[in-house]
Amino acid sequence: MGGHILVDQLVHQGVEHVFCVPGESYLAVLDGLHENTIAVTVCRQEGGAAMMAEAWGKLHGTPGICMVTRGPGASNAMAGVHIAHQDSTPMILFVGQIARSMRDRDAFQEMNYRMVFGDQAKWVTEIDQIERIPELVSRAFHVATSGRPGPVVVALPEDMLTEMAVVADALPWTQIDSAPLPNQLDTLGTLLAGARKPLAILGGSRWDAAASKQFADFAKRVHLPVAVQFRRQMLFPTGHPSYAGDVGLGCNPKLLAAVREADLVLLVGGRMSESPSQGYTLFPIPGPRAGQTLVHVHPDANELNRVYHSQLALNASPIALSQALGTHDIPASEERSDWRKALRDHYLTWSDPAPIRTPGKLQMAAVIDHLNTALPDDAILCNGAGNYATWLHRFYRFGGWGTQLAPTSGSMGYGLPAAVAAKRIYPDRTVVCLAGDGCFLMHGQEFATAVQYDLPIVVLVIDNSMYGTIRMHQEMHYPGRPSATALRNPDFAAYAEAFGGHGEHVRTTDAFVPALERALASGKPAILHCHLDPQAITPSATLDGLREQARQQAAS
Ligand SMILES: Cc1ncc(C[n+]2csc(CCOP(=O)(O)OP(=O)(O)O)c2C)c(N)n1
Repeated sequence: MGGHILVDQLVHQGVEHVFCVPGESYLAVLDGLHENTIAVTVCRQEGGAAMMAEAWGKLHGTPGICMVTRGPGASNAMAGVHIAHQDSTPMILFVGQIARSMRDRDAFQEMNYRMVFGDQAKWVTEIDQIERIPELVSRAFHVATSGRPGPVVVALPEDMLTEMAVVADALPWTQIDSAPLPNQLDTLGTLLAGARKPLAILGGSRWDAAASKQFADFAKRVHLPVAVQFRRQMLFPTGHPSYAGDVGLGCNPKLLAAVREADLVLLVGGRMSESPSQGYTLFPIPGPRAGQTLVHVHPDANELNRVYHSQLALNASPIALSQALGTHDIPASEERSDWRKALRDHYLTWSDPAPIRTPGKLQMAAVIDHLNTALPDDAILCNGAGNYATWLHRFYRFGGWGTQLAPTSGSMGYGLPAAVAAKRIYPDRTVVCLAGDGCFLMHGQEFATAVQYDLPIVVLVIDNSMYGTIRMHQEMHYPGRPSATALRNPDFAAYAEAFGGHGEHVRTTDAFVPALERALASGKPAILHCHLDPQAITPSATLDGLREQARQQAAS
């Protein structure tokens, strides 16, 4: 039967886990999952399921698998498909589809997936012939993982799934790779040898633990300072003497100045999109800047010289590049060790929570600093979008590969589903989610999934009773005229208890320390409802201060 063939092919392609919300449109696939080696996480909403699959792809490098029903299920799943697209994450979304004979009648929950996902997915297909399941499933894996990884959508007509056939397996998928040529490495070596103020900026996907370590070893050997792009802190250990910080939102001004001053920028894996590029202002377009050499390394040839023209464009995956840097003879230079140290010192000063004081009894910088001491190095930190994440990005010392799940796409609601996926994948690791009061309730129902699978994650809901980021922008651009940003919140500790988890309120910095300890020791999914003064909108600004500043600017 088609549904069973599909599941067999997934097993054959190495799939270990499926995140789904069931639907009558793909009952035959669900039946195939009944007795199988594939673990299933059944979720409460397809957006959460798709985000969990995306989180799998981010941590593993293999496609996260999500299954949803047609029409409304597929629409909900778009939230995760968009993240996989913007974050370059391999993911495959299987969608139950109406029967082939009913097409184009606007049948119950009918959608044209090629049109709906056309702009967001790398490839959209519909399997019309049962015999083609092995071929098209194999292609889905190859498209999702090759070049710049991304989401693939596969629609499964209901009547095809119940047909019978005998089919041969496709070969298991393999990673299609691209590596730098020896002469390109020679050129890179020459450029680096001549650089006095070089800076590497890491981003994108197609990294793994070995590549991250190889690049770290290389950076140490050649005295190369290394920054990471927005929400890519897990690519490089923050404790490394070369680590210079993240080029993202609310970036250290001294790091931005260093990017502009660098005589060589080695951009590895990332696209330097809107957030890291500070709204496409950090580098001239098409560039490069006078006196600055740009080397761009990307696994997808289409991303090279797309926005930024580089003197050396290397079509290579970060994995292949890092491996090659470990073996190719690229000379070290002591002359730039002062430059490296200066950038490191700027990072250490910027990320020091000690001098930060904000209004209210709960000090977020100190809270994050406590996470630095209380959590193990391999803890996985998850978040969505909102100003609350700024504290984490700036003050948390990420431990390296596999310790961060955060959407470069800026999607609210991501942290909780990502934390559920992380704990499903790594039950022995500590998983902590930070969410704003707005962010949490976008996918707060997945707390039930954490309870269902006994996943003792800890969620810090940072409650400032508003969509704070937007309120901040309102005060900056339309001072004193807040609109549609106030929130009246539930009792999130009671919410946790009602779902079967552990819940507590935290109102002071001192109270946070034992509350976190109790949450971690509870053995249950836990929520710490952290009450933050609304004035504490960033580490350095208050809402009143921003409003006053905007009024003065308007008056001058
Ligand atoms: C899905 C989604 N919807 C809307 C936005 C726009 N947006 C960005 S931040 C934000 C407010 C976040 O509020 P909250 O989670 O409470 O965090 P805070 O900014 O208050 O710390 C909004 C609405 C978004 N990024 N993603």
